[in-house]
Amino acid sequence: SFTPTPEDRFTFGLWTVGWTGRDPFGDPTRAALEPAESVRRLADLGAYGVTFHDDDVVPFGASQADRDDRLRRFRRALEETGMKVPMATTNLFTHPVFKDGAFTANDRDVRRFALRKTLRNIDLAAELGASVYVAWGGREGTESGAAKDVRVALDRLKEAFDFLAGYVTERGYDLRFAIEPKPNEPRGDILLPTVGHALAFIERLERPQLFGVNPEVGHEQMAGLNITHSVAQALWAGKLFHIDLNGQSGIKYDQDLRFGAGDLRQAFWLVDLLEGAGYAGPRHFDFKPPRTEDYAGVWASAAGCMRNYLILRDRAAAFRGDPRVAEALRAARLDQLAVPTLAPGESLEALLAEPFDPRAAAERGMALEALDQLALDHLLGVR
Ligand code: GLT
Ligand code: MN
Ligand code: MN
Ligand code: MN
Repeated sequence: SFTPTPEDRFTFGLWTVGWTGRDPFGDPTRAALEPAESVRRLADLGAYGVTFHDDDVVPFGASQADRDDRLRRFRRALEETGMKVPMATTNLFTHPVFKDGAFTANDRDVRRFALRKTLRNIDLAAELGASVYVAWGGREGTESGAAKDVRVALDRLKEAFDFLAGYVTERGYDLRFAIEPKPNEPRGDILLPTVGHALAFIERLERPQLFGVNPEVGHEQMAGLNITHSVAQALWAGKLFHIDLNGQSGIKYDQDLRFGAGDLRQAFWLVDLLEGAGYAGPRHFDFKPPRTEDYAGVWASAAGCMRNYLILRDRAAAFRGDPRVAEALRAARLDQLAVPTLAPGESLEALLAEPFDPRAAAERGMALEALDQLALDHLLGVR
């Protein structure tokens, strides 16, 4: 019963199952995968669609003929399987030209090249029907203090996004941008390191309505943050345009484990939030099947992402539907939190004159441990 179907809207980056296992210490452990094969395999597993960087489909610097040929094969796989492309993005981090960043590179010619590379893939994204364009600023950062004037770099980042939003508007594309934060890796420190930084930055843009965020589970956790709180604030701001689901075990390198691995409790609360909030976007997995795996392991890992989401969705529904949980939520006064602190039209005098016994209020327990144990019981499948 935990078998995914396209209605579940599960999507995968081509770079996820297509990761060949190259890391800073070792060579690839798997042969390269054709995008068309990934599309077919993921369709067989029950996915809804794929997402891609420009260079995932057409290698950097490919000739026009090669580009046409590769795009034809990719399109054919999409048509044959009915797989969708809800999101696309630009690779502004692999080629050495981007070693000092792309939109914030100190070198102006590099910044202009980054804009051209992005414009080209935005055209392709729109043509393939994508509605979200992700911007992960992997190389926009530093290893040392004087390397970048951060305030000026943010001017350049704003300039790039204002320009791209103007382009999309002028072309009439139905495309919005989702900024993906990450605190570090591959740079020592990356600009817009968390969801909070990105949300604040967006409000300084010329067309803030065209910008939201693409939080990645592991990226917030690398900063020691609560991913569910980050996503909740993005939802509250109307800015959850996309999401990267994966797994991470605490503050360390970007593990990109399959969804459900790593911090399982946070995965549970995140699914509970997305489902409870009625998030309607794709459930996108950005993970790396560990380099220990052959292709059988890669497809097992991809299937595991979707299976774990469905199991957690089931567990979260059981938690929310349990009358004992409803009672525990009342005991914890969640219903009171939903009542505005001031009554409509209430006078200042009424507030100031209200009697209150701080000692009695301080003595009330919050009953949160019993509530959390009910959640754990549901997560562990014993209720
Ligand atoms: C890259 C990065 C991811 C981003 C992708 C978008 S690519 O692998 O680590 O977190 O989502 O550019
Ligand atoms: Mn990501
Ligand atoms: Mn990651
Ligand atoms: Mn990643």
